[in-house]
Amino acid sequence: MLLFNSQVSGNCYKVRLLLAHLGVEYTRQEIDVVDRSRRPELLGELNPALRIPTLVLDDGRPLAESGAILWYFGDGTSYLPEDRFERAKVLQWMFFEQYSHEPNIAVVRFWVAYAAAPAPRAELDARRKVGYAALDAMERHLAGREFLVADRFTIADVALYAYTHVAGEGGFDLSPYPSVRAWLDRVASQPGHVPITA
Ligand SMILES: N[C@@H](CCC(=O)N[C@@H](CS)C(=O)NCC(=O)O)C(=O)O
Repeated sequence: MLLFNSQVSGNCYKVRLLLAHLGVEYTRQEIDVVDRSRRPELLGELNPALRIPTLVLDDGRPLAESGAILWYFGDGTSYLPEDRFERAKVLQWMFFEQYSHEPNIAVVRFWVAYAAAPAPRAELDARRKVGYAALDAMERHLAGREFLVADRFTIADVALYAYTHVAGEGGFDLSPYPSVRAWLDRVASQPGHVPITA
């Protein structure tokens, strides 16, 4: 199995983290997140969006979108509940991650820490504001809870951990979010956890 990967990408880290928990072996091909000129050549046949993570299964079938990859590998394991309602709750948080969290927290982090040119100030401030609203929502939900769904560690936690734990790189201050910080520590202390650098 081959993962088109960027080590700094939280979307790719979600996949690496779940595969580490599952003990699934794979190889990686590193893709630049700043210089995108080779993407049509490398990913054109595999992912029409030309984005990473893109995975090629052992039988040659390609699969992209971090959430789809988490679902594919999580299904049938302890990381994705069997109960219909709990599965829908996992999706609730994964859709939240893709619509309310990643486009703001990950994009601000990219602009601040990795992009070749600075983003317009107004755009940065607007995304940071909405990013904080996403953290507010997580804080409300995690107060008094161990994990996002079903009182256990699931792919919803994997999906949201990826960019929350590096939000500081984008200038987000997590000190007003004690429940989020406790949850980050809980996720990082799961057996089999690997850091984003691994
Ligand atoms: N919704 C996608 C987002 C993937 C994504 O935006 N990947 C970034 C790297 S983190 C990328 O390839 N960006 C290149 C581009 O947008 O052209 C997912 O969750 O996998």
